[in-house]
Order: sequence, then C-alpha cells, then structure tokens
Amino acid sequence: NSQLTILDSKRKQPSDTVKSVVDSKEKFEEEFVKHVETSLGRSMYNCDDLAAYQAASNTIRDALIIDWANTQQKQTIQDGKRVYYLSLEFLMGRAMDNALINLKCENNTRQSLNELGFNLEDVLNQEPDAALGNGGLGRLAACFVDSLSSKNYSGWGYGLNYQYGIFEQKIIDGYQIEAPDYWLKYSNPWVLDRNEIQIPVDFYGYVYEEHDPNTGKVKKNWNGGERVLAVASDFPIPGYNTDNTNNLRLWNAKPTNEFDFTKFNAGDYQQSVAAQQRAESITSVLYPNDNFESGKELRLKQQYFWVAASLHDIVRRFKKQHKQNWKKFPDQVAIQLNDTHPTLAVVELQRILVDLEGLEWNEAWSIVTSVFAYTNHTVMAEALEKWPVDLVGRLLPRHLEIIYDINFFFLKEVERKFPGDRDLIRRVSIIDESPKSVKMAFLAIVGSHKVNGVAELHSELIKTTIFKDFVKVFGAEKFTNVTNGITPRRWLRQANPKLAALIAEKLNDPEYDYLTNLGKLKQLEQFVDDEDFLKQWHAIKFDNKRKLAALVKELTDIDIDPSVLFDVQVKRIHEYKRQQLNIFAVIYRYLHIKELLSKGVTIEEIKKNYYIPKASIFGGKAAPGYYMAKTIIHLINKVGEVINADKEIGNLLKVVFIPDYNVSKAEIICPGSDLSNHISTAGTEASGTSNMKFALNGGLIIGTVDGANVEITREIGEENIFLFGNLAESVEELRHKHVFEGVNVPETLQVVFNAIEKEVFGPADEFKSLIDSIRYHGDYYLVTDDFELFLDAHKKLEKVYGHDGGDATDRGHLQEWVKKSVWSVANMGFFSSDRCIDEYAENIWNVEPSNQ
Ligand code: F58
Repeated sequence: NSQLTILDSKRKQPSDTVKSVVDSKEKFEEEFVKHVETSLGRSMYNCDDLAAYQAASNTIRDALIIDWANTQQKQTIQDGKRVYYLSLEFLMGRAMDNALINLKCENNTRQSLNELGFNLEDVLNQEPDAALGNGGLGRLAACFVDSLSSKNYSGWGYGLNYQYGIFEQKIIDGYQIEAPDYWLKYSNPWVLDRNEIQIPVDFYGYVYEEHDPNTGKVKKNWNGGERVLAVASDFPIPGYNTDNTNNLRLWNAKPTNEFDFTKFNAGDYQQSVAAQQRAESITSVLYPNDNFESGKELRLKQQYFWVAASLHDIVRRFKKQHKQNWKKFPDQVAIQLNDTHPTLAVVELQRILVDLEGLEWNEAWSIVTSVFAYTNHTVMAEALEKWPVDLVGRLLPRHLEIIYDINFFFLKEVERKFPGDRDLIRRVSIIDESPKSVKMAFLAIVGSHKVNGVAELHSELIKTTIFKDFVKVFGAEKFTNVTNGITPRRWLRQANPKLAALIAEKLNDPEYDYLTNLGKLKQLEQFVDDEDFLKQWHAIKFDNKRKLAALVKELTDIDIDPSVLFDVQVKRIHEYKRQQLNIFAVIYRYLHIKELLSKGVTIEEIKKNYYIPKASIFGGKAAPGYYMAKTIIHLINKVGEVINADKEIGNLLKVVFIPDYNVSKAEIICPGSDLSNHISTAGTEASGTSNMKFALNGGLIIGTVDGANVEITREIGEENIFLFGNLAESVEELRHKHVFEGVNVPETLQVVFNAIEKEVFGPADEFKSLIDSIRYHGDYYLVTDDFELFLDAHKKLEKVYGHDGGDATDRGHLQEWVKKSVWSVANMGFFSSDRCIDEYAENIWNVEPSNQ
C-alpha cells in the first residue's frame, strides 16, 4: 500500500529515536532523566520510587504511543472491519509490568533502572491497580483486549473511566470494611486524555413529532432535558510480539458549557453550577456487585452515557470513510455486548439510523442485528437485568418507544411462526407485565445475530433453561459457545517468570513464542519422567510458595510454612461459590484433630494417618450490601483467629484471609498455590477463569462438575483433577427435596454447626443466618448434599500430596503430585484467550487478523 510506505518513510526519524528506549540502556536513561526533570519537575537527587515509576512509565509509554499511533493510522488506511468490545468493566491491573513484557524490554529496563539506582520490582510496586471491574467478567474483558492486540486484530474496547474502582477491602475485627479506591491520586502515565474528543449525551426530555412536507411522513424527534459531555481517555493496549497496539477508550462524564439561563436569570447561579457539576457523578464510581443487579437509576444513566458515546464515536468513524453508505456498515463494524449492560446500544443504533439518518425501520433493523452479538455470563435470576418501564421512559423517552416497537415487530414474527401460541408470546415478550419492566437479556437476543455462553456446560444450560423459548423461535444456530480463556502473557510470563523461563528452555523457544501459541505446551509431556526436570519444576513452585507466604506475613502477620499444602480459594465471596462449604470443612478438620489429640493421638500420628499439614488461604470481596457474603468473611476470620492461636496445632493447620484481593495479588497467589478450590454448586458458575490461572501455574484443582472445570478435566485428564459433588442435572431435584422433605444435615456437618453454636468461634448470633439458610431455608446451594463428598475428595488428594509435606530437597513422595502438575500445564493450551478471540472472530464477528 503506497500510502503506508509514504507514511512509514516520513515517520522513521522520530519513532526510531523514541522507540530505541526499549533496547538501548543509554537511550532509556536519557529519556528517564528527561522525564524526571521536565515532566515531573523534579531532580534526580530527589527521585523516590514513585517518581521513578512515573518517569520509567512515561519513557516506555512514549515508545508505546508510537506503535499505537501507527496502528491507528494503518487500520484507517486498511479500512477493514473493526471489532468493538463493549464492556462496563475492564479489570486491567497494572500496566507497566505488562508493557515491559509485551514490548519485550524488561531486561533493558531492569538494567537501566539498576544503573540509575532503582530496583525494578520496587518501582513496579508503586503502580496502583486499574481495578475498573468486579471480578471474572471485567478481567475477561482485560484478557480479551490483550489478545485482540497480540493476535493482530483491529479491535477496540469501550468502557467507562471510573474515578473510583472496586472498593479497597479492609478487615477490621474480622469484618469487611470498604474504603474508596481513588486510583487516580497521582497522574496516570498510561492514559492519554483526549479532551478534544467530546460527545454530547442527552437524558430525560420529551419526544415530539414532525411532519416532513417532502416525504409526507411523520418523523420522531427527541428533545433531551439534560446534557452531559462524554470525553475520551485512551489506554494503548500493546500486543505481544507485534507492533499492533489497539485502543481501549474509556469515557469521562463532564459538564457541558451550555448554561441554564432561566436559572441564571432567576439569580440562582450557584444552583446552576451545582447541577452542572453533578454530570461528573455519572462516571464517578463502579457499582460493586458481582452477579447481582441493583437496578439504580444512576446505573442506567451510566449504561446509556457509555453506549451513546461509544456508538456515536463508531458511527462518526464509519461516516468519515463511507459517508452514508449504510449497507456497508455491517462489513465494517462488529460490536460485542459483554453481558446485557450495553444492550441499549441496540436501541441507540436503531434510533440513529431511523430518527437521525432517515432509514426505513426494516432496513435499519437488519443492519442493527447483523452488527451486534451478545455474551451471557450467568443463568442466575438475580443477576439478569430488568429495568422498570417507568424509569426507562423518564430517562430515555424515545428509546422506550423504540423498545416497544422492536417488541411489537418481534412478537408479530413469533405469532406468524407459531400462530395462536399465546403463552409463547407472553413468555418471550421483551416487556414483562408485572412489574412492568424491560428484560434486557431478551432485548439483547432479539437485537443480535449470535448469542454465546462462556463454557460448554453453561452454553447448553442457557439453551435449555432461561433462553429455551428463543431457541424455538430463532433456531439453535443462533446460540453458540465460546469457552473463556486467559492471557498467558500476564498469567504465566508476568506472574510466574521462572516457570515461564523453564518452559521456554524446555521448548527450545528462547523468544517465548509459545506465549502466542500456547498449544506448544503439549511438548512438556515428554519431560514428565525426567527426574531433574521434575526437581526444577517443584523448586519453582516452592519458591513461589515462599513469596506467597511472605505476602501473607506482610498483610496478616500470620506465619505459614511453605512446605505445607497451600489450599487456596480466592474469588468474589458468594453463596453460590461456596466459601462456606470450604470453611465448614476446615472447622470439621480442626475439631477432628482436637478430638484425636484429646484421645492421646500424637501430632506425628495425625500427620501420618489422618491429615497432612496445610494452610487454608482465602481471599475475595463481598458486595457491600450482601449480608450473607460478609458473614462468611467474618466466619473465616474468626475461625482463623482460633486455629492460628492454638499452640497444640502448630503448622498442622492454619487459616488466613488475605485482605483486598485484586489482580496484582492474584499474580502472586496463583503461582504459589498447590491446590485451588472451584467448588460452586453445579450449574451456577458460568465458566470461572481463575481455575485456568491456577492450573496454568501448575496448581491442582479441587472442583465441582461446573463451568469450565468440565473442559479443564477433558483437556488435562480426570486423573489430574479432584472432582466431587452432585451434578447440574440433579440440582433442581435436590432443591425440591429440601423444600418438601426437609434438609438432611450430615453428622459431620452437624458437629461443625454445634461448635459454632457453642461459640467456639465467638458469639453464635453472628453466624446464625448462615446456619439457618442451610437448616431452615432449603439449603439452596446444596452444602449438605456435597459436604461429605468434599471431605472424601480431600482424603484422596491428601494421599497424593503425601504425608510429610515437602520442600525442594525432600520431594520423593511428591513425585506423583508434581507429575500431575506438569501434565496439567502441558494440556492447558486450549485456555489461552487468544483461542477465544480467534473463535469469536471466525464464528461471530467475521473478521480476520491483519498481516502485520
Ligand atoms: C462472571 N460473571 C461469571 N459478573 O460468574 C464467571 O463464571 C465467568 O467466568 C466470568 O463472568 C467471565 O465470563 C461476573 O463476573 C459480574 O461481575 C457482573 C458485574 C455487574 C453486575 C452483574 C454481575
């Protein structure tokens, strides 16, 4: 392409100089000092780790921006189809470490910083996490933008630039306390504030009709009552092993310059200014619920604000190249809806095409439905979005009309296909009649050409449960599966550099190309009987466990011995994820050990015949309004206090709760775990992605037959995972039985309840709701049904781990465990998010990567 060649030749000079910081120490140091002295206005004599982080980040960022600008220009000139990933959450974590890896300049940066008197790890630790997400859904979006860049797709993310990310969790007296996460305290070197990109977004107001004398038609117009500006902040997303650097555009809400003159003239200047300032509250804070929809007006405002700004940006970009050639729109644009949060985009695009661009309804609708696709992340009723019709009508009067029209035409089509089936029509209606509300998932299905679940089991479940009727209406082809994945750049190379290096060596891959071709891990199988290799593998795990133990010590002051089994459950706290099942089993173990000791059995005998030494490690945030989840956190902490203080027990059992679990901590916790828990009630966890992170880092899994555990088992082999529990197909029957025949608490669990009620772990009142929900309220999450199966699974796995614990030098009995670990990692290639993106590209977006 000649335009590109001209561009490249013109750009050579400046880009080469700036980009050389990635491989030249001199250049890095020169730029670093320049940033300290100019950008930061400080002197090198007074440069602390924080300033060093900022200067180093600015230095690397400058290089990144060259790639970013070139990528945008190339993509514009190539004019291919672009993918837009709309997600209300991007749980990015830290940017600097990731940039060093994707730009392959970690060594150069480390050495340069050393020469300047800094230590890379200390500098990296200065960066606050970009925690603009709750959990799995937000982190998935972050992995996906990494893969879009790394696999050379032209793909942007669109989201909100919250000033406060997910709250900081403090544990005080065993209770969760939430503190605001003002992550923008210092300037953020990884963002480009694009103050010139401003898009007005309207709310409220009224709809009026206009007669067009030329066509004789009636045109609908919306006159908004409140206007807010959407201002762009761009985050460059570097790909690994490629110059392709996509954009993540996050919007900020800002007041407009327009002024309410009626108020001003009435002398109410203060009020008028205050109203303007309220605009900023739209992007002020991330809603902290995981798998629960709170239905607040501000939340709906966030959704429309983000969707309107993003769509107008997309449409503007299209029109710049293709004018009003709308037929081409679906060849240029694919939009993925990450859950139903961006579903108003369907309505907004229809509004743009019909009201603003003058297209006929049907023509517009066929464009809309070819552009959108929707990903579902849950089957749980309380997490499915429903917005009251009144609220939608007040905030977005024209949109409500369009929703009604969409529903009307859709139901007409259903009636045509299934004449007389009134009940089907009632069931699939986008409008729920009581209470009157808009079902966003139904709107998303009707407005999309594909709907996908996030793991095989989950994708099957949505077809047979919540979306069953839509399979009948649209056919099964509309519904598909894309099993989730994780980026191996962050979750292997960055989190576990030593393991990544050992793998690179064994694969004879000094450039670490396997990180974008994760299937290559399979070659590790040939070393599974190689003694020296197993020794090295185990030593790395042991080293990572030491790091995790140091983190635990720093955050909780609890000592855990790295030679015991590290048994980890870190994820959002939720009854369906069943941290209560885990802590009840820990209590059972403790009580049993105490009983044995009281009968004169020695610690040595217990270790030999009953329980191996272990540390149970928990972490995760509870939604601030979720009482039951907070009670679980409190119980874990109280149990920990009692057990950890029990001198008789020593290192046979420890319980820790790591406060403020986040992406950066996950990068230390995942590599340092022997065993991780993914023990949701079967059928409730759509996929899970931390299961993949642990397995990729050589940890084994104890889990239920749920979400992606099923496919992990298929890939790594069932002899390498500890599965237990009732299957999804039995869940409904068991729940029914609980309600009609009562809950049967097994003897083992009864012992646990008794101890809690006898106040072994503090006032029993505190934990009453937890026990009552099981004993008297139907045990919805099947704790009683799975408890003893969980204990049995532990017995089995502890036999494999061996009875003496083990360190790097004493690992004879660990051989079997280490082999399972190697075997698992060798077969985790499937779970790279690169594979997900390729599947979306081929089956849903119809796009191809550019040849870089
Ligand atoms: C999670 N959902 C699923 N939702 O629970 C998990 O199984 C899956 O692996 C992951 O998505 C990625 O597909 C999830 O994290 C939320 O946090 C929403 C936030 C906004 C309110 C509704 C829940």
